[in-house]
Amino acid sequence: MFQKILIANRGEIALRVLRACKELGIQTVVVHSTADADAMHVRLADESVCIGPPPSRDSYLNIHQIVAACEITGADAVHPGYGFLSENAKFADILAAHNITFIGPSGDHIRIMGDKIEAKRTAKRLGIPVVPGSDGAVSDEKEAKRIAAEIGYPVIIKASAGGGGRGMKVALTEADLEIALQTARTEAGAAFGDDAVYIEKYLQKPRHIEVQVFGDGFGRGVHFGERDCSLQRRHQKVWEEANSPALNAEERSRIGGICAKAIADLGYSGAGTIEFLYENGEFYFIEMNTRLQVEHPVTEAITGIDLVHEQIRVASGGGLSVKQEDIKFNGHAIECRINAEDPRTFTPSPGTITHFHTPGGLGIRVDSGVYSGYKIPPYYDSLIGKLIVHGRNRVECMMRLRRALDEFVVDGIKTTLPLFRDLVGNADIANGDYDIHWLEKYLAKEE
Ligand code: MV4
Repeated sequence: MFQKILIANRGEIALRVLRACKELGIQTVVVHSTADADAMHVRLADESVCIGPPPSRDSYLNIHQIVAACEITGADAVHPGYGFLSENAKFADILAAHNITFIGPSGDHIRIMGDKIEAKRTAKRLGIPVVPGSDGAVSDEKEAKRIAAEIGYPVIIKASAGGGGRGMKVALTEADLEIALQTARTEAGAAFGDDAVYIEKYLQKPRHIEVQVFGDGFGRGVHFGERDCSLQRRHQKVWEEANSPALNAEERSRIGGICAKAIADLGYSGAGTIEFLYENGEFYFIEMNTRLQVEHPVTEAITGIDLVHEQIRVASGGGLSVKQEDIKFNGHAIECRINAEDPRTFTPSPGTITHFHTPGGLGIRVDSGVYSGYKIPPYYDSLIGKLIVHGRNRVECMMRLRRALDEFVVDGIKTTLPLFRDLVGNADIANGDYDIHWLEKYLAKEE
């Protein structure tokens, strides 16, 4: 097991990882920018190193500073959290070259999944169902037209270097295809320095369902069920739940089994998320994330397993603490992302939190790095906390969530709490009847 882990992140996830390290008796080092000297993760860590000025590229993304912080503190592993360097293959490789363990998959696995064409090809080869479309990059308009005619319109053009919704263009008919292809390619080249694009059948009303997987580093793979993350705005998830209201136990076990086997065959190590669009009872792979995700606590709530403990165990060579048959799904969990933003326009609202009071009681978890008197710096993303609620079933979970939202107090700044108070009272949400476009339509109506 590791002696000392350096946490290369900030905010609630730095605290989340820190808690897991403490429970495992591992010493902690955090790095921080000058803007984060007063942050909770800095106060609670055993050691801290200031690695640079506020902009992320000079601090949380500064590989050399982070490696230097490992060297001076004697950290033997790095947990990258999510965002920042968590899916940076070069960072994983550089740490390996310094004999420091990256708590995550190999640089090669990160690289494969970062290239969306290569990721899809790999998924398909491993027996994961994918969206019908081009087999790799499309070279010209003629080829695009031929494939689109084959799979049928509408189609979507995606950038291979994109992901998370960046660099996508929809073509409803053949008349739109030339423009869509040109724009997607030009934008991809400008944004990513790689103009490779691919084409897929455009699914019109899918849900976003993702499967949590783990590889143990010894060729075994398991799944921890799925999360439904369909409630999004501009590709930012807002509300996540486990299980998905749309799946039954048989579908869960079927898609989970496919994913677990794929992870085993890939020889993958650590936590991963296989993302699907789900429509008319079918799953279609879109991307794989090679990190711990923001919404991992809903999976922890229904399985009772600490996923950060598992990441640390696997990275240290100790394997997983559970076999597939030990992973049981218990009840229902919902996560609300509390952002320092206007609840209607989502404009960031940094500033001082004058009062912060979190709800408590059975089935309530709040993951947050803020406190009364904390000043939110304007440099980073606006997530200030997550409310995760667990119940024996979805109805109980929703009752408890409504109560918890009533108790939650964040004064001094705007937050997305009022949006969640509206959503818990909505009939479609109560029925679990929503797709990836539901929230944007709802917000457009409310204006
Ligand atoms: C799609 C799609 C429809 N059909 N692919 C957006 C983010 C990126 N991960 C993939 N995305 C989509 N890919 C096909 N073939 C619709 C989306 C999409 C979406 C997906 C998940 C959650 C929210 C979304 C919002 C708009 C579009």
